[in-house]
Amino acid sequence: MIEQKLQLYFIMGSVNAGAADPLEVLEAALRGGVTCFQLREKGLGALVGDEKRTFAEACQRFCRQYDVPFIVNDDVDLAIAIDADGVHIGQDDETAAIVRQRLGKDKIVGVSVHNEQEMLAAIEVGADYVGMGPVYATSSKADAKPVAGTAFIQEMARAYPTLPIVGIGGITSANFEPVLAAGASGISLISAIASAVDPYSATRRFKIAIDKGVASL
Ligand code: 3NM
Repeated sequence: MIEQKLQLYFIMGSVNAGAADPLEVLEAALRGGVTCFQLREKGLGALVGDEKRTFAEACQRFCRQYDVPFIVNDDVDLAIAIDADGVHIGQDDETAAIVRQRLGKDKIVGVSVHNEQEMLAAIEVGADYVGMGPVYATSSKADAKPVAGTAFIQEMARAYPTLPIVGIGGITSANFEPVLAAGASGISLISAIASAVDPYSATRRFKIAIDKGVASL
């Protein structure tokens, strides 16, 4: 169930849409077929306070319209305040155990992991999925770790097949297939959709290719 929702996982903050209206980009991505959305409101010029909440609520309304989970990056208070579907955290954010406790068992908790110890900790606290990256070089995250390729995904997918993995970082329509072939349940993307000239068409291309790939498994 959660695996299907992770297949085409779009991540965006208001600063990722460039000159475009971020809500229009989100709507295009939802129309195009993204299966999950994470609001990651970070970086220079990111919204804070009431503006962030208002933007989050607007994103959430669109996601509900398309029956797509709405996940908040990092900000557990905001997620609880607006009844988001889940939270994604990194290793430096509130620990996953506390997040799970605060959100309750029915919400989605995603955790970024970079080694086996973090993977085991994520399993222990009942994470719903883990994010692994950067698979390829990315300019969307200032403090990204060194490029990891798909080897770690493959190793962890084999060793711990019950915890779904999403790959992240530098993923495009030209390079996503090895990520899924390594055992990831899905791909997460910022720029391949948010910076696309036509976010709807970019999303459709991913969607069609993924559906074809899944059908041929
Ligand atoms: N996390 P793009 S890489 C948000 O490695 C994020 O954990 C990463 O953006 C990690 O699809 C990344 O534009 C940025 O490369 C992904």
